[in-house]
Amino acid sequence: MARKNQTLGEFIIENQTSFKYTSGELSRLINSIRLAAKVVNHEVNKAGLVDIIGAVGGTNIQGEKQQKLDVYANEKFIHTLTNRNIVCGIASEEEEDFIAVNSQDENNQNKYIVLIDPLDGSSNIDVNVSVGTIFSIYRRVTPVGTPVQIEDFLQKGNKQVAAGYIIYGTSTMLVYTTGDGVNGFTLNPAIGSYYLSHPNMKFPENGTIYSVNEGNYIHFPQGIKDYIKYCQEEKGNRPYTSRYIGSLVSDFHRNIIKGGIYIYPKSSKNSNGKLRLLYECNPMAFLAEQANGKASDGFTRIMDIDPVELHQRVPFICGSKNMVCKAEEFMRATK
Ligand code: P6P
Repeated sequence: MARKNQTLGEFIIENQTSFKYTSGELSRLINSIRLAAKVVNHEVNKAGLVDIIGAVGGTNIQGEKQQKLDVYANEKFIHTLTNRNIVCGIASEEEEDFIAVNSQDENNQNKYIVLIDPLDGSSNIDVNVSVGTIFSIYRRVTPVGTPVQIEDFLQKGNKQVAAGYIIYGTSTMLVYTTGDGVNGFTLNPAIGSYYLSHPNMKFPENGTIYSVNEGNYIHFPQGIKDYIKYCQEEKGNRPYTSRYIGSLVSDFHRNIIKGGIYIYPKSSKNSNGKLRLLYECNPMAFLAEQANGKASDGFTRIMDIDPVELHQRVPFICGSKNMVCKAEEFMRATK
């Protein structure tokens, strides 16, 4: 049972038995993510003070200009997860291929894999707007004690055992689920502890905030154009309010608290949308559904999509259940 202001450590211990795979390994995994997040948070919070912001000159496999903090966050999460010998494999937005951990050790009995977007919204780093880390955790499907294979990573989102995000905002929060609801923990930087500040988070079924990059409007499918016009017309509790931060974690976090919908559709510029299925859409969809929300590509439940490659992109509509249903209505009407 979640008690407000209990620490993350107390919460994990008290709720460990409720997790069906209870072996303490997942708890240790969440703890290692918690530690890495504190280290990254320290750098994010002082990014403006040291020469760590700005591009490193390279690009990641997405072809996106890598910001120094992207590289730093990626290294920190991979280092922490590898050194604490808890997982057998890691995939990251910043790594072209997956990383097999301790694959030469036939005694490697670790059964979890982690997929991460180490610093989502990184284009906001230099302008001091909040960014986040997203993680998704699965049990491996290939034999324990053997090197992980790509099929361990290409699992449907409905097989996730845990997922969450860290938001490096006005305060730093860790929000996660292990399939038994969503709980939010706020970091007290003075003592380095996370406290349960948002127990049992739920999306309001209805909301009045829509989050989409309307600069791409002319490239959107007709159904999305029609839904945006629906949000803007004078009727009932509309027009809705448009809020788009350019950081999925931040828009999602505001919408789960206030009610709202986030949309990154396919377009004539991005035929499958921009967001990555495995380490952005699936974990956020798991959180959304655990918080009484909904997540689809406009037609199919995100967590039912069969992945075909590690960095696969999908259209993404996520948030308050009734708002997502309405957007899907417009998409079906113009299919
Ligand atoms: P655009 C950040 O790069 C990200 O993946 C999401 O966090 C964010 O919502 C989106 O892309 C912003 O993309 O094309 O609107 O700048």
